[in-house]
Amino acid sequence: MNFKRKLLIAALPFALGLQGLAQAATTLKLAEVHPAGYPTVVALENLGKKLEEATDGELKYRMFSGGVLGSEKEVVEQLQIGAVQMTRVSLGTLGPVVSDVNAFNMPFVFRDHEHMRKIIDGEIGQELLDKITASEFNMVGLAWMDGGVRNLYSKEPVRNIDDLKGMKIRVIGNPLFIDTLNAMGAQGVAMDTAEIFSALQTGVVDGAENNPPTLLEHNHYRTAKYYTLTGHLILPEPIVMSKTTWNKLTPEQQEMVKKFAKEAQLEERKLWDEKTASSEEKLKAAGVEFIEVDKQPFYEATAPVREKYGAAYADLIKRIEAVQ
Ligand code: BDP
Repeated sequence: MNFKRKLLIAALPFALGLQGLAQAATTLKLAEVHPAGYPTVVALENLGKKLEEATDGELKYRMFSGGVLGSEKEVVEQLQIGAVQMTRVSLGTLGPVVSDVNAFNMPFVFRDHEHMRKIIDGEIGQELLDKITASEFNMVGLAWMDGGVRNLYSKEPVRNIDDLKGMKIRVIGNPLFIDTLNAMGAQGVAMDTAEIFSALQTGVVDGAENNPPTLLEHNHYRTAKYYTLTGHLILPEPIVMSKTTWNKLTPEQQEMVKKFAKEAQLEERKLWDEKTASSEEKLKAAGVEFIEVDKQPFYEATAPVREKYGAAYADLIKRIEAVQ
């Protein structure tokens, strides 16, 4: 070995050591499709702040809200390669990736909002997070946020299931949701969140389905003035971290991430309830008609969807139903 080479090798530990120091602070990029001030964004930001404080700045965060890092689908892809470190994402978006989570994505699988909350707070909720972590998709499922109850909204009123016939209704890109809307007599159309506003305006779709805060904050109510309270989906929304990032954390840091994510779950819930109430008021003030509808025909129409997608999770679904 020549002298130069020897010198280089001798210098290597120092070089690495210095580089190690320079990399000591890890910045976590947090991605959100919702705008600043939205309950999930606020709770995720607070999680980031707590991590900064508790680790004396060894972990830092940067919040990218408003979908600036891309659609949820794109963010899930970036998370898998470690380009985005953490996000809160609809379980609907995650279904085509980690298919096990589709058990929660089925129409009317939860009796009501409270039922869903009991499930995510309990052992079944933890099991689903563990399934995300155990999947081959390089993610760690940390906690749940609340995405409320999803109802239909449209440019023409839907007062009963027949009114929905032939309407093009936007859904999250998950075949389960296309089948759900098709089973209700509509035509499910998948597209990203950011495309809905203009799709409604230009008539590419006749409606969409979502909770009151999204209907308000993404401005869909400006075109879709009829809100039909079908409550067909109650989708919880996991906080997930890239496993590439997770594996770089110390065990203490991992514990902190878990703890603060669980705290974010409860914090967001409170913010969510307030935001839902104020959104409903604002929507009504803006002239959106809230239509009470008989849910039974929607429940019955979607039975084949539950049969098709639920077959693989029959035991889990029985356990979900048994939770009072
Ligand atoms: C909102 C969810 C968000 C989804 C969005 C959608 O919070 O994660 O991306 O719906 O339907 O309620 O695209």
